[in-house]
Amino acid sequence: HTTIHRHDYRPPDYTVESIDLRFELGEDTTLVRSRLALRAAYDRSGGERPLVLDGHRFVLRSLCLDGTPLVPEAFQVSAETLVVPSVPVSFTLEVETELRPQDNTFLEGLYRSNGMFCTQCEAQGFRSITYYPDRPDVLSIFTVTVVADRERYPVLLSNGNPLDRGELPDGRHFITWHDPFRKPSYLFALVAGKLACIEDSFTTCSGREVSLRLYLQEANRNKGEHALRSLKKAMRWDEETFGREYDLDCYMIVAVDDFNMGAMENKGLNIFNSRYVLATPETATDEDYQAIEEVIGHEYFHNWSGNRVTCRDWFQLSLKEGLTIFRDQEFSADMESRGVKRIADVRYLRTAQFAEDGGPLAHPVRPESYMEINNFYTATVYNKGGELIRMLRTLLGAERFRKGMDLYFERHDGQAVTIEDFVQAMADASNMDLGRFRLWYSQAGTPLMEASGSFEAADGVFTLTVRQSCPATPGQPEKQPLHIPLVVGLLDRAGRELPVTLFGEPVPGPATRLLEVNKAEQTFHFSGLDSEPVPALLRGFSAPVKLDYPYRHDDLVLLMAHETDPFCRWEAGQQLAAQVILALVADQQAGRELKPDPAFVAAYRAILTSGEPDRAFLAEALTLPSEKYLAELMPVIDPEAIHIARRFTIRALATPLRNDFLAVREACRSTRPYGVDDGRSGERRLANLCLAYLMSLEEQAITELCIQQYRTSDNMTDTMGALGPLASCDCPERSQVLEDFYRHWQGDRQVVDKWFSLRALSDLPDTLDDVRALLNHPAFELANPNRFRALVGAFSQNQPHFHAPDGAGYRFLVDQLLRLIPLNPQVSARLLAPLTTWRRFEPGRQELMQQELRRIQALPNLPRDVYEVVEKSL
Ligand code: BAL
Ligand code: ZN
Repeated sequence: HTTIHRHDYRPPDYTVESIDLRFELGEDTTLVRSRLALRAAYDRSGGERPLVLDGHRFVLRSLCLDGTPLVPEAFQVSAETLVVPSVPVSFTLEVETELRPQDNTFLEGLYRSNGMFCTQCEAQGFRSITYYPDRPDVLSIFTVTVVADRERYPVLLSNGNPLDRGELPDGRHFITWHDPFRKPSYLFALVAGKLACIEDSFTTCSGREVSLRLYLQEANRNKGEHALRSLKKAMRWDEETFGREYDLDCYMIVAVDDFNMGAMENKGLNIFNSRYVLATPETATDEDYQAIEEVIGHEYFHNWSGNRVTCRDWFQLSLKEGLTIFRDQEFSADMESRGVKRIADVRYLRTAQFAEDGGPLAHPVRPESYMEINNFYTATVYNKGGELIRMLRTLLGAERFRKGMDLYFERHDGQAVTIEDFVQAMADASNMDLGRFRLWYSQAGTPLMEASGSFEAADGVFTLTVRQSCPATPGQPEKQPLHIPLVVGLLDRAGRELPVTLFGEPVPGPATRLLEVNKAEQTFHFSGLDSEPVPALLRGFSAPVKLDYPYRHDDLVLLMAHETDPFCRWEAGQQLAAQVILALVADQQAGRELKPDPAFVAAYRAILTSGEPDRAFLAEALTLPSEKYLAELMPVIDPEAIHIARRFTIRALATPLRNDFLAVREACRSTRPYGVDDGRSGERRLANLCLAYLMSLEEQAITELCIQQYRTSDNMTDTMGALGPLASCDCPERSQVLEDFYRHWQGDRQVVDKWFSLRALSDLPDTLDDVRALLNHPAFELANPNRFRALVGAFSQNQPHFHAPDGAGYRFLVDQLLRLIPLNPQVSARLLAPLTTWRRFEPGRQELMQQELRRIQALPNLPRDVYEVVEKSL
């Protein structure tokens, strides 16, 4: 397997002016005829260059150049390419290939799912359909004819607008689609099937009427409304926020059950993992509803950030993904509660992305090299990439940022460009020097900011000293200081916000202040202070860094009660909780008795009973740091001790606060029926959190309350709120309720996935045995990525069980991956991630985890996806 380097980029030798595709979809074989209008794009005076096209996993049936069949001596076929050594400057190439989509378990290229045909071409799936320069900087005009049996496949879709349709002999029919926008092959899509369609329309800001169509299985017809509503919201929001208008006459979304990723932004024809489309109150939780809105938004926003302006090469992936993640985060923030959304995004970044940055697969937002690009659809490229866009907005200010966005779209519409082009547009629109900022794209690792404060009472000056550093990552031993926006505020001891005035300024400063940190060490002096302030640092999580400030316990309590920025307020509670739990971890490791911390209980009682009106925020504030986040904070991870200490803490809070939890839960529950967008999701979340705390008490009365909630719930949020704790409850009712749930929902894929995950995430001691048994459950499907993730993937997130000291959890994961690798290397490689962090554990686990990685390494013909992850992590 070869490594591809960013610096080796060369523009394509041949461009494709247009491509005409004809698909004859069959039950046995599928024929694809492609007609390419090609043109040499290099200077031929220096000699002729061969035409090299990408292609694999199909049978080549015929090849014609300018209408004449090519003799075998005129071309060479290798495992991955077709080479024609000598071609004219401008010519047509006709390629006929034969595929078997029904055998395609990789779910890349053209494949079948649930009786329908569909495609996934990003990043390099198109090359398993036909020979093509399968790279994002080759943009072409696509005209696509789909031919299939009319009865079985009444719906035939591709990108753009329908051009022609008709009947054919033998009960077949065809539709021809034409996409007027030049696009790279990774945005090509095709769908054929017997699908229901729900329709709506949207009038754009310039008054154009767009037909919106959502295609799904007939049985799911009632589950698409929320997705369509979300789409309309996203379309309006992008017009209002970024001035971006939709450009085709129709926008289609198709829900597919077998899908490697979340969804795909193919031009005008998004294909979605059905979990990000289908929802009814009975089957989807509030969280699912939000996720659907977010992913629908994300794929829609790609129409500009990704499709109209695309990537020059795959090293630029964050150009579209970081930017689009930022856009979907902002969209969700505007639709929901901004503070709570920010907290959720930070929570994800700090567990998934920070772990990536600290492990053997750490890479910059713009990677320098890869073996398999599918391995780079990572939290770093996506979420850290999104944070870089957010920092740019913070540094430029909203107005100049918008000017930069406008300039970027205007300058590069229709082009395949680089991250550097984006940053340059930002620099040009703002006249800012972004030289040092660019390092964020090339340097991997999570920067550490160590801050300290000192107060000079005599002159009323508070001095904040900030030191930045960044640990070495693979291939990058030394790091340079970054340009970091540090947004700060100051609070007095009564919790009032103070003006942040820099020393020497004639008038009091604003309550929130942007400090630009761009050296290894910097000092800021704030004046005009009567007493020592408590600094609120990194407001809004203004940079993706770890911030260390020696807060005292009472500083954190003060920030928890009074800080105005939701992130900082939440973070104060998280830090307090982390201090307490990590102290318990140390006690546990030393064999000391675990004891509750009264000051901590008091702090939690204060927020629980504060009457905070933002119930979703309150739920966030009362949620203890996750086991994974706590693990991030330990030099050597002890999953068992973390689990015990965290559970102890939950119970240590629930015991004295029992009646408060009951009262808050009661106050949050409503007798009104559930409504999507009823504004009560925060209440439900808080009530269910209270229930989870209460269930830790293992009291019969509480268990009954929980079962009653399960029995009477009219929505999946409250059903799961009851089932989650029950799945970890060693009570006789548990198995009964879980069985009842399965019996009731066995016909619904999304809900059955939830059922598998509930069991895989259980705390109970026999969880691994249960999960093993579930592999033989009739509903378990190895080749369905959602199902595999729901059971095996969820189990690998069960910290104490996955990390069982005897290695049984690791062995189980690898046993299952050994079965999945031949079927779906892409999903397999992703699910390996939990083993790659072996260096973070004690020697015993290190050895067991490596052993399992070596078991995979020893496989013959390891697919590139898996090979890269294993090689880099061992
Ligand atoms: N482009 C792959 C799926 C997504 O990020 O939208
Ligand atoms: Zn995306």
